[in-house]
Amino acid sequence: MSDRHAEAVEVLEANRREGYTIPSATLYPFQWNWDSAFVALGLASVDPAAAARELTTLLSATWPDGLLPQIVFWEDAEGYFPGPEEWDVDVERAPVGEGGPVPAGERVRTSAITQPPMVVPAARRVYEATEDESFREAVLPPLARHLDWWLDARGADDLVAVRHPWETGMDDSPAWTDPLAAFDPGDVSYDRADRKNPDLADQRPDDWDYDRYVALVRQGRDLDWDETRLREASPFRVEDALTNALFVRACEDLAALAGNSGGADGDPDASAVDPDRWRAQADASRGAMRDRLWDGDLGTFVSRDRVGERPLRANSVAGLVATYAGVPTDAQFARLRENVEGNFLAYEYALPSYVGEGMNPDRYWRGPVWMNTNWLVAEGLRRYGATDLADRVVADGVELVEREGFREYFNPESGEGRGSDRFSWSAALYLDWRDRRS
Ligand code: 9WN
Repeated sequence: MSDRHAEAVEVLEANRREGYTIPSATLYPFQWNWDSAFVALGLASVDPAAAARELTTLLSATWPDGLLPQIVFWEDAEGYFPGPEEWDVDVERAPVGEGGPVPAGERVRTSAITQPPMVVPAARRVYEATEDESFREAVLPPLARHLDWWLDARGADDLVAVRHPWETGMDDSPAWTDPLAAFDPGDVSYDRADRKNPDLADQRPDDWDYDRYVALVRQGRDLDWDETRLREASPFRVEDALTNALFVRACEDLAALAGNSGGADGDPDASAVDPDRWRAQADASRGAMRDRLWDGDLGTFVSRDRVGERPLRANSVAGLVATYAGVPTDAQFARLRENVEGNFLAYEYALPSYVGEGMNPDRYWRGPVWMNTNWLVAEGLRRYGATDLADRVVADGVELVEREGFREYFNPESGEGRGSDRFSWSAALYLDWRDRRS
């Protein structure tokens, strides 16, 4: 197996556009929210200026109310559905960071949902790598506004909810089947772009799921993306275990970033972010996850359906990400560790995205291994001192990439690469693993 360090850098450069990186030239030709966060994490040690720019470009598309879009359509590109026409919304680019694809003040089209707030941990890492005060001051206000938005638009008793499976980043997780089955998508017609490549047809989500994804988008558009109305009207409202874990971690990292305040000559806006408030929010949300999302039988955190008022009991990698935010108590961690060892590490390659009934090693988020969840869970296991397990998760990730290339996901039994190739976060997180291990 060969070291692919130089190739990873080359993939990220090839996927780089003006101030941001697309996830994949063949499947995802725009800027994606949490993909950019993972790309910035990987670039932090190799090209810190590009890492900082990745995040400022993303944050400059924050909506006035604080929503940070899942997709920013900076430039026109073919081959992705749903594209900008389907969402039918745009935002004025804010003056965050320099340069970039369109000048501040001009309008850019975006999607109208978000993704887990990985942007905050990424910003903290980039600041720690660069100690660049102007970066810190530029990003603190939009990051704080974004976390406030989660609480205002999506919060209830310290947990936050998503209103589309795409917001979770784990789009077709088996956990969403019940809440999606609870509503009728009606007669939706559309033309999928992702299944045109026959190799991918059986790996991507089914039409059954897509009908519901599209129906949710059309409902949001009909309601002018009004969060107040969607809070009541959306048939899909879920307290996702992974999103809540990253929200807790984001609160913790925002507090750390604000705590590094520039002192007397620090920017007043930046120092207005109160670290104590965000530390307290992290504690409160951590407590809410322990109380309301823990499933002792499965030994993991599970999502909760706000509409049906029921737990969505799936043993998916999403639940393990709680470790990255220090959520499990010691007793919960002991149980979670048993689950990891007995189920997730029972496969040839860690970590399958799902291990319960109906697991499919080749289909998207229903079984394959993804590098971003390996990265998050490895960091989380280290936080709990489980270095043996963390090392296995990282070693498997590195091995898969070195053997198969920067694929989007991998079969946990055979290790074969799946989905698109030259996928940005697989390259970026590989760089982070290589650089920190050497
Ligand atoms: C919808 C870009 C994104 C990732 C998601 C992954 C996939 C999109 C899609 O690709 O989702 O957002 O069309 O399948 O599930 O995590 O951010 O890489």
